[in-house]
This record gives sequence, structure tokens and C-alpha cells, in this order.
Amino acid sequence: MRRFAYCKVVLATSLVWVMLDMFILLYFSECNKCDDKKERGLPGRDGGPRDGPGEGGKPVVIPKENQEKMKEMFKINQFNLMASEMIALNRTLPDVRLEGCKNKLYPDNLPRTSVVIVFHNEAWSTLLRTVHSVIDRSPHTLLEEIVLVDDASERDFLKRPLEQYVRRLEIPVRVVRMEQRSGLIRARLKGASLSTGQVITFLDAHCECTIGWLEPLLARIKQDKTVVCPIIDVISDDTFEYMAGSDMTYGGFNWKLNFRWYPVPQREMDRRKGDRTLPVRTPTMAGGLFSIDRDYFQEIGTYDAGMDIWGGENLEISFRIWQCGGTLEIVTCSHVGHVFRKATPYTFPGGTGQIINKNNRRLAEVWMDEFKNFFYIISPGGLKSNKCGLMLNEGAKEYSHQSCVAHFNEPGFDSPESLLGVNTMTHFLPSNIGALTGNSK
Ligand SMILES: [Mn+2]
Repeated sequence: MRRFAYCKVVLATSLVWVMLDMFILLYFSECNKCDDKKERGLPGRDGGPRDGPGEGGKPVVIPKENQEKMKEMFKINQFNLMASEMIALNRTLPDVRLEGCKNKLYPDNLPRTSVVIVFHNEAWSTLLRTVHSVIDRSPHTLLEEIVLVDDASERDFLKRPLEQYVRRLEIPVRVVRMEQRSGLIRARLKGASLSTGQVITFLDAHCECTIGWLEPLLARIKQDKTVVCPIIDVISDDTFEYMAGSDMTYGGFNWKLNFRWYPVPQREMDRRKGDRTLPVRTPTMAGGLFSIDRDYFQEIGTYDAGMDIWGGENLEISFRIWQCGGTLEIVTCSHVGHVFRKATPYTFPGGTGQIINKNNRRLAEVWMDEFKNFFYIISPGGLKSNKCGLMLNEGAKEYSHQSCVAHFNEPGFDSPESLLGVNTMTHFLPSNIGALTGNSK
């Protein structure tokens, strides 16, 4: 009898333990999910049904009762973070390509690319949506890896949680950290130096790649020593609606050395014999999104590493490419979306104006010859930027000129004037500039 009682006690206690274990297990697995959501701002759905917010690139409408909270959240990244967090990390997008692009065939043996994405305090949802769109819409045989370069972000979810998340993805994704805030250029250079693909594709951290975006870029690079940009579609900063960009605009600049979009001129339409699916030669690029052959990037001396934080680097590399005998093109069959913002969310250590003046002065001194005077007339602040930067410039100029001379001597190379190099600048000359220069003399 006693034995039976013992057995009952033992059974009962072990049952209690088993139940306790199960309870603990369940509790913690539930809690993990909560933590994920709270800490990372991970949207709940990661591949659910395809009728959720923002699917197909549709705009997200925030209900009235959440408008106040939405406005508060907007300030964090200067885009509608609430809307972004409602959208699946792998949302569907429309195919916005020209009909003639959809059936184009590309060679099998295209070069592989590394995708380098620099971020600074980026939102979880926009950063990971960029990553997922690259993985989901690129042939994996063409993707070497994705390198995420963290330019000293302060947000916790971009540290360990990010590393843990990307480990699960089917393409190798590396997270590289800058030791201190270094700016876009130096962070990109670090990402490029650590990557291994034959082509380097730079993307901003709030992009979405659409179907067929990669093949035409790589095919063009395989053909020719060309630096290529996709058409940059617009992702609304208010609603995250996906809107196709135009193949009828290309990059230019004004004399404050701001990048600007201009209509593609008739001569460029004629050169392509009216075929809009052929790449457009563009004087400058917006800067956030482009692909370049790794060896060619080295050959032209990469970026001007003396430039700080942000600004001017896109025109600098554009002038560098053209004046060193290369070609810069917008590949109209490739579409990548980008969240355009009305204000920058980034801090500029040392002051926005000073940094941009310094970067622009480097740009003007190295690449613009006598045209730099137009810049100094219109932006006298450029002349006040510090001298230290300019001393470095001399070295850069010498290097770039050597590099250019090598190119100009190649047989079959057209003089840069016949392409878009120096002519680019006269092309964008404002009609009143003559008066301005007249006064200065
Ligand atoms: Mn951007």
C-alpha cells in the first residue's frame, strides 16, 4: 500500500515538473516574439497574404486616430515610419519597365555583384526591405553578397538584432561597422574594399529593387567600361506608394553644384535612334544607386576620400568618370525605388553648410578648371572653406590627371569634348552667367 502511495507522489510531482517546464517553454517562446516586435520594430507579417498594406506598391493610408502618433514617428527618419512598419518587408511591387525591356535577353555569364549599402540610424523596416528586395528580385547566381556598412548608428536594433536577422537570409549578408561617424564616402569605400564581387553595386538604405533590375546593369558593364545607374523610381515619403520614374530625365547640376534632373535632350534621343530601352548617357548621377566594375573603380581612383559626411560626392564621381574617359549611363530597363525625403534626418558634425562648402570646393578645384569660377561667384561660401582640404586636393588632382592622360592616349578614344565631359558644363550654363563673369573680371 505504502509503495503505491510513494508511486502516486512521485508521479504527481513529476507531472507538476513537466507542466512547469511546458509553461516556461511556452512563456519564453511567446516572449521572444514580443521582444522581436518591440525592439526591432519588425512588422508582424514577413510573407503573409498579398493583400496587406502597401502591397503592389499601393499607398498606405493611416487611420485618423493614429495621425498624431504618425506625425511624431515621422520626425525620426523624415519619412512616414508608421506606414513603413505596416508594410511587409517583402512586399510586392508593380513591373514598371517599358514593354521593350520585359523580353530582353541577357548573356548567361554576367559578372557577379556585391551590393554595398551604407546606413546611419536607418529604420529597421526600410533597411530590411532594401535587403529583401535585393535578395528576392536578383538571380542568386549574380549576387556575391550584401555588405551593410553601419556608419556609427546609435540605435540598438541595428546592432545585435540586425546581425542575428541577416544570418537567416539565403544570401551572405555582412554587417560592417565604422568605428566613428565617417560619412557616406568613407563608409562606401570601406564596404567596397571588404566586398569581393567583380561588380560593386551601391544602394541607399531605403530602396526597393523591382523585377529585372540587376541583369541589364550587369550586362551593360560586361559590354563596356561603363558606370551604370538604374532609373530611380519614387517611393513616397508620406505613403510609401511606389511611383515609376521617367526615362526622359537625366542628371545635371546647377552652379551651386547641386544635382538636378533635366529632360533628356533631343541629341541623346537621336543617338539612340529613338529606342527608349537603350541606356541614356547622363552627365551626372544622383549618387545613391549605381553599379561599377571593381577594377574600373580602382582605375579612376574611387571617390575623393577627403570629402566629409555627405554632399558633392555624386557630382565628383560623375565628373571623374567622364573626364577620365569613362561613360556614365542610366540603364532605362532597370528600375529601383528610393524614398525621397524633403528634409535630411542626418546630423552633420561641424555644420551642414561648412561640410557641403568644403566638399564642393574640392569638387570645383579638382575637376572644373576655369568653370570653378561660376561656382565661386554663385556660392561665395565655397571660397571660405578650409585650406587643409585644398592641400589634399593637389594630390587628388595630380592623380586624376595622370589617370586621365592614360585614358586619352588609348587608341580609339574620342576627345572628351566630343562626349559629355567639359561640354556638360557649357550645356548647363545659365543664360545670365556671362553677365556674372563679366562683373568679376
Ligand atoms: Mn537616400
